[in-house]
Amino acid sequence: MSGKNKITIFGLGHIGLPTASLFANSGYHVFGIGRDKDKLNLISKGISPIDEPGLPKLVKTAIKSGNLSVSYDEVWAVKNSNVMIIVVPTPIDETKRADLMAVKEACETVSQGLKKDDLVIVESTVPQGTCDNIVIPILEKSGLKAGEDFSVAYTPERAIPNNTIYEMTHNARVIGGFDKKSTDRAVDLYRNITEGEVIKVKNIITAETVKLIENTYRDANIALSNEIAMICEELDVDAIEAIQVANHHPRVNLHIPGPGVGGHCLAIDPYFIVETAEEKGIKVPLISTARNINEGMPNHVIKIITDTLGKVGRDINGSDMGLLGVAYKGNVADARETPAKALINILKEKGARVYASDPHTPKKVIKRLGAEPADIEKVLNCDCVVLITDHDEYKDIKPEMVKSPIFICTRPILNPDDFENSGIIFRGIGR
Ligand code: SAJ
Repeated sequence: MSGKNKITIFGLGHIGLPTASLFANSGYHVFGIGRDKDKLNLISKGISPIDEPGLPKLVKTAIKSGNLSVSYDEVWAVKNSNVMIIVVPTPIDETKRADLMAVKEACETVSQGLKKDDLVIVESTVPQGTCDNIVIPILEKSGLKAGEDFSVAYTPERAIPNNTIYEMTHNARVIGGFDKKSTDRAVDLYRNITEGEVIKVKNIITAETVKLIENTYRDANIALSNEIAMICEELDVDAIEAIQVANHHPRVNLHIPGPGVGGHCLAIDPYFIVETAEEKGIKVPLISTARNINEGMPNHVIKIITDTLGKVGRDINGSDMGLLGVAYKGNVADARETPAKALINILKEKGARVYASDPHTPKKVIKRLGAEPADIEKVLNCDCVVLITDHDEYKDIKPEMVKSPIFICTRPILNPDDFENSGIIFRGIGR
């Protein structure tokens, strides 16, 4: 194989597609592998199926240059590459344990085409020890030995949705290899797509750990703020004001309370640590409790709704509820693990009609979540409005636009003072 490495990337999702496009645009030939035929079709035409700033242009350029191509023959792609990157989803199952099926399948495929001197990189978020205990044994079914015959490294992606391209090319990248050669090869590779610092860690499991503890820190921090918010509500203290002022302390960085923690990362990754701890017979009550607090926030929102409706002599049963936003966070379309889902379910169980509007999330996703897609005017006309997602579009909502007697703002993007004397009951989380 002459010239630059050829790369096969397993997974063309929120992280895989930008990664594939960045490598392709820096001169590598990249074969992209995915499961969703419709999305692959779009990608092969140069169209990004993912709504992420800057990504459509990257994909278009990569496909047009001929450097990125979608491959349907996975083993062929591996045989014709010398670097394989695995960046497939790792969800949790009903028992909150890691579902590593996609990682295992990708490794099985790689093992069928693996050659001497290849480099295999895992980017998917995985429980600690997965690469050593699961990935490498599957790769070695090829008859080749890790370290001796091929290299293996783990490097987690740490870019945030809605700023993925910038963060992918500027954030520090953490790399842990099976041995020094593996680490160095992975470092050399990623230096082609990032201007950020590349940090080598001792080994693969350290890199796996770094990824999990970052998201677990954030989840636990938000849980702490949510708990503070709930006590502040009882005391009539504005938790948002208190938290913002506390954050002026040079060593305090509390996150913002909200209706629950969604997305494919914070709501999942802490469970990977819980699972490993259970296997080792260790208790991690803080991490588990943080998850419970955050998963319980939709119920807390229901309590606020019930109390407030009670003040105007109504009940959830028989009321029209209008939801602003279903995405898991502001300015993204993604509704995976969104707290809106639990909220919609509970409201419907309690006999409400639920209307939802979202400027980013497609109507079919709103329907799938169980709400009736509606325009913003309809939502603001319901018996009770609940703002769930902090989309920028909602920052301009003025009391005159709200025809409902109740506005519950679960994100601190509107000022309660603006609603004073409006005749609208304004409630928020922690205020
Ligand atoms: N949230 C709050 N309060 C906050 C911050 C967030 O309630 O103060 C909620 C959000 O509304 C959302 C959830 O938490 O529902 C997660 O949002 P997020 O913006 O914290 O994070 P993600 O899931 O979009 O991305 C995270 C990032 N991790 C960290 O910041 C440590 C990102 O850098 C990772 O790459 C990503 O997880 C991932 O892929 O793991």
